[in-house]
Amino acid sequence: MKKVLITGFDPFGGETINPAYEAVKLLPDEISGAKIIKKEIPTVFQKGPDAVYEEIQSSKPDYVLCIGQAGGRSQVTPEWVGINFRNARIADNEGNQPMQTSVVENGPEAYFTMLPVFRMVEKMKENGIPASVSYTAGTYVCNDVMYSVLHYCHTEFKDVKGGFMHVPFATEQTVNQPAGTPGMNLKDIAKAIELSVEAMLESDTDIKVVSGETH
Ligand code: PCA
Repeated sequence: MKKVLITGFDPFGGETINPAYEAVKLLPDEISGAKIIKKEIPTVFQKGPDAVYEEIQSSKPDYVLCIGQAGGRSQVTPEWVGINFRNARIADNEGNQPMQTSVVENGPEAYFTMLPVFRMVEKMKENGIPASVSYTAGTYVCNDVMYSVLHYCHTEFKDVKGGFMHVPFATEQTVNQPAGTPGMNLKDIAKAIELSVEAMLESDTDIKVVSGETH
């Protein structure tokens, strides 16, 4: 039986929930015949990646999909690239606020996702979930986790395929935000994750679709 590790962050930046882990909690324990391992990780530089590392070591998954909140985005966005750069506009949950430093000293400048992100996006869209591939996971703890997990998968856990996906605010988080702030129902976010896992279990080979950005 294949195993998929799915992580979600704890709340940060003054929020009381993080839609990432809230949605992960709603997932079934099995998707397309694969066992789903759910794990909450801290929104803390280095400790977030360390928590994923330890879970990969103990549960030996075939795939790792880390989920994070991207407040302000209106779509579910699998990430294309993790960069070797930390730059925090706000402190993390333990008060760390790195300015323009590396994730991994002397590591490669970037890693691309190992997941079929275009296949994942198409599957979500076919099922009514707004989704697109994103070409930046930012410079905060989510990028820290994405870059680090891909680094582990390329260096130590070579049989594991890793990737990252950002999700919008849960609808209830937008109640006191300025009008027009996008939100998504937690059930839809969970469905989006489930569809993404189905898509990546269908094939490791990605599909070619007309997409990309003009900016
Ligand atoms: N989102 C933040 C960190 C934790 C989370 O859920 C980010 O995008 O970096």
